[in-house]
Amino acid sequence: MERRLAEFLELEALAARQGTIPPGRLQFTFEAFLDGYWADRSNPDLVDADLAGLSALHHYLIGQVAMRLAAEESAEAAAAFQTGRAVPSLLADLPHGAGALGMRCLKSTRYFIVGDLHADDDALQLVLQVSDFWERQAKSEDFVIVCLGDYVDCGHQHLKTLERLLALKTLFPTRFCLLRGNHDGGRILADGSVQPPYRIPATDDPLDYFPPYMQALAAGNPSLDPGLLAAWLNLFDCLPYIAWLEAGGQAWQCVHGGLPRPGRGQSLADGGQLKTHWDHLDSLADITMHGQPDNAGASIRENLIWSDPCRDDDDLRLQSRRFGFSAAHFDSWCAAFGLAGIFRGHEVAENGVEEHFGGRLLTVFSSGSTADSHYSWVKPAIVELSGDGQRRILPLRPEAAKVL
Ligand SMILES: [Mn+2]
Repeated sequence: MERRLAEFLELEALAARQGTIPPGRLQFTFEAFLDGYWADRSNPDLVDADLAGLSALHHYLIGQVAMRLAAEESAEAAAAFQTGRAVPSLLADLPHGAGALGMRCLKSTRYFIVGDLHADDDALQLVLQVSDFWERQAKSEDFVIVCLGDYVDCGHQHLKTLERLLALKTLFPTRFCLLRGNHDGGRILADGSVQPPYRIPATDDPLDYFPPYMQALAAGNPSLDPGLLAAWLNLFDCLPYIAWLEAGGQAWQCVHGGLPRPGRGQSLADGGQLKTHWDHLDSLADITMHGQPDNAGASIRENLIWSDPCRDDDDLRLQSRRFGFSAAHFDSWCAAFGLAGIFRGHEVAENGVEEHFGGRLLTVFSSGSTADSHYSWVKPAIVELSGDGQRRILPLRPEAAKVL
């Protein structure tokens, strides 16, 4: 067995008996495992590194996380998602962690909501720090870290970020809910080329994007398993799209982008005769399982990870896959599903968090931890949502936290 994988199995065994080991030992061992390996390894260095151990470890982690995601799904949850639209009663009926059909129900007394990470492992480390992850974990506190997707691209630490994220989900499966972002995908075509789900801007370095980076690395370094990219892309396909959160007697939605296109893909300009924008969605299951493409050829699942809130009603971008939704769309969505509000990522929020629609929709952006990161001008943050419904911004760079 590869040594790195053997070391991780030891870490798993340690985590399994964490109640009986000295406080701090699990954190120390975890960080030594991750950071010991990655010290002095930046992307260019991996070209000459022996990546056989990394390949074995990553295949193992991908398999473990796929198993855990499958174990989160239940027939009970699937049936509940198919029987109505009221999220509060769904959350009352289902147990914490229940999931199916690309959705999860979370009922905790504390949530940490993490926006786009974009291959910024330093940001992920700061997330663990500002959320007091290891302390809370050691005390068996009740909390969940919800990540809103976009783990890769526009950054320099793809494999390190993914490794830490999956190691955490493997060791602490109930602590992490990993949603899918629009960057977490791609297809390998018959000729071996990769079709990412987005266009890489001409001004960007393609090697800052996960699929081209992995292909270039595999071409230049035969010790990297060339099948690893396909395994990662398959795992991205397994990630859920929506988490429904209960906090303070209210229901909240977490999603990468935002709302589906209103009115079964018809723009308001086309029809506008519907009673509400969401009459075509009879149940929560219809949100993620609806198959009919919209006018831009996208499914509702894709809508959920691509759309943005409008700054004004001229910003609807009706013909674009990355369309906008208005305050009226948002209000009717929350009314239809019984939601207090939505947490989403997908757009850069310069101060880490941006409020829309009277503060009921929050954009969270968590990448940009250091001066040499892709989003160095951003002040990344996460949001803490407590059981009493209070939301607090936690900056990842040192600053005072502010109450919303
Ligand atoms: Mn995005």
